[in-house]
Amino acid sequence: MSRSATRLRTMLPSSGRTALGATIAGGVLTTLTSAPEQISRLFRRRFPTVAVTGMTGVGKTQLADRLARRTSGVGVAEVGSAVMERRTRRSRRLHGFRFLVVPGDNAATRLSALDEVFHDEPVDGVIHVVANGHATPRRTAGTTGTATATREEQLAAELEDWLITSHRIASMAVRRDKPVWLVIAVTKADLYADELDEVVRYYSPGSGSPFGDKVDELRALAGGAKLSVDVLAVSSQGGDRTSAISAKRASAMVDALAARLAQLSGHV
Ligand SMILES: Nc1nc2c(ncn2[C@@H]2O[C@H](COP(=O)(O)OP(=O)(O)O)[C@@H](O)[C@H]2O)c(=O)[nH]1
Ligand SMILES: [Mg+2]
Repeated sequence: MSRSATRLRTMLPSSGRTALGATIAGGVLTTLTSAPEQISRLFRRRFPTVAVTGMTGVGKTQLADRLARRTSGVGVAEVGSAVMERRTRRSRRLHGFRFLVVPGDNAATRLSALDEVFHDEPVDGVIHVVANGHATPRRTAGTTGTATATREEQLAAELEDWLITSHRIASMAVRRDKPVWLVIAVTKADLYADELDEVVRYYSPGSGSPFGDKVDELRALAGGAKLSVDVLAVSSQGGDRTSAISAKRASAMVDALAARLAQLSGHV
């Protein structure tokens, strides 16, 4: 990073507009215009940044695409991306979001992506995606094991993945002055539409479930005032002949999630 960028960041605390106005009024305009790249970055940053985490195949990319109102293109929707995907939700009056989808697999790129979103340029909030054990396996060879065993394994894998991510969230939260928000998005609701309440409870703090206990631990580590936790069911798909959820209901769930993000970011 260039020196001017570092200086800009020092001069412009994330607290926003007033600081920016004051800086420009203070005659540092030359510094600013000499660094157009940093400027555009600065303004882009006014969209809150949101890390989208979760294990491979859980539905991160599709959910981020839905939130960004983007159609998941054929070919683009390859399960298990090794690179960080970036999506932007644009809304009126700068009420948009920038989503950073952390790869769920591939050790090297995953670790550096986690560093980026939780340490180097800490995000404003986190959507952690889970799927009630319905993550799509990376290779769909599906040779061994009964369906139940596979789901149990997938639930165990979700829990393991959550442990890694939740530690990152905890250390980001304790370093921070401003509170961090976390939304646990329980996606693929179309696959277990009849059990939504039960499943949401499984992922919720205070539920006494294996996952819930780990969410409680995160809250204890981060400090209650530093971290808000929401658990919301969502579906990126719906409306197919075989689907248990209509296209309209899936959209409503995605909209409800977006509305909650806006609330958490102080947009409304
Ligand atoms: N039934 C259902 N399938 C989904 C949903 N979201 C994603 N998928 C499927 O799950 C697979 C993995 O999704 P993707 O977004 O690529 O997961 P990622 O690896 O976490 O980015 C893909 O085959 C998607 O079509 C959903 O809400 N419902
Ligand atoms: Mg993906």
